[in-house]
Amino acid sequence: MTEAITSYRFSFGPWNLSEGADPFGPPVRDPFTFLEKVKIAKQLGFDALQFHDDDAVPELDSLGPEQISKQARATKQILTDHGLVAEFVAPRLWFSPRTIDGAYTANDPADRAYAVERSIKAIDIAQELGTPLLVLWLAREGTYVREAKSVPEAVQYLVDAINTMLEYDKQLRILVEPKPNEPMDQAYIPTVGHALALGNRTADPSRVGILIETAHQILAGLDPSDEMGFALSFHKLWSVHLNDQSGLKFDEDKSFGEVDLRRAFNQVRVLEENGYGRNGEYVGLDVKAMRTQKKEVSAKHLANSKQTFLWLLDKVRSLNRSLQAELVRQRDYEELTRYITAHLLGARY
Ligand code: XUL
Ligand code: MN
Repeated sequence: MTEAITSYRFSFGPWNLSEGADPFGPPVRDPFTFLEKVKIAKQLGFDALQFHDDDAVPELDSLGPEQISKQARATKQILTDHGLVAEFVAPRLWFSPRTIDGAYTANDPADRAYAVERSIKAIDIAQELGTPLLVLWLAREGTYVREAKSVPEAVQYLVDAINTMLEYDKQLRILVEPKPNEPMDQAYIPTVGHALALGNRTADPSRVGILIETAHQILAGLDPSDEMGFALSFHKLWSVHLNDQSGLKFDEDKSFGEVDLRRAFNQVRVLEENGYGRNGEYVGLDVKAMRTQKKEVSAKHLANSKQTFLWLLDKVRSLNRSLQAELVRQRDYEELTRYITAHLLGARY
């Protein structure tokens, strides 16, 4: 066990305060302005915001370099004025007509070039916001039809794109956020193992790490805490998107711990037992308010997820470690699981 951090720092992204639109229906709440979102973050005790490049600089594709840095500086000023910082920037590579067939792995070389140029702009924005971290959620890098693309070629395109970014900014660190499907049928980088292997193929593996989202692991049929433990053992867990997910369906982004408290407990446990946060890593939340929430109560999912993390942290810290060790020594795992259940329920044991 590595020594745990005394207090965790929390983050979320502006997209986590949303208007409730889904593929079947329009928005149901008026939007918050960016300034209102910043105020909510501060009020709820968050320390940092996460950004897509165009969360920080709207309409990015239509702006020149000077306009981009001016807008990025204005966004940074709002953060500073409210005592917040930027955790990371992620290029939004899934909205443009030029990313319909993928971004770095599109079949058209002009589309691939657009994806790299857009990523370079995202790096410029990250520099203005004062963060060395770039997150790559490889949304459209995958296939709908096996015969349309070549996997080895696609992997090489991804390596080349990451190398260009690493070369462009020598301080940059890239976090790959794996997800097995949605919007793609099959993603090229579906799991933490794939992301680690991809990082190892780049020019500087020491600057490529992982962001793990709970729901993405569940969609891959994996246990989120085991995946976090795996990345931690390689010193590659540089951020997390805690949330929850009810089975194998679309990415639900439910509040942390809402579906499976014990699964959530084990994520907090693995982070705490392995010193997560000691190198400045944030506890990031990627959670969505229910569509039924009215605007004035549409930030509760963030407050609740953070509260659940802290409640579970108490449970991790108050575990009877000698009892746990003794039950492990006796190989009495039935008793161990009964003890954990009792502990989580606050039952007399
Ligand atoms: C998509 C997802 C994104 C990334 C940021 O499923 O999780 O919000 O976290 O681009
Ligand atoms: Mn995410």
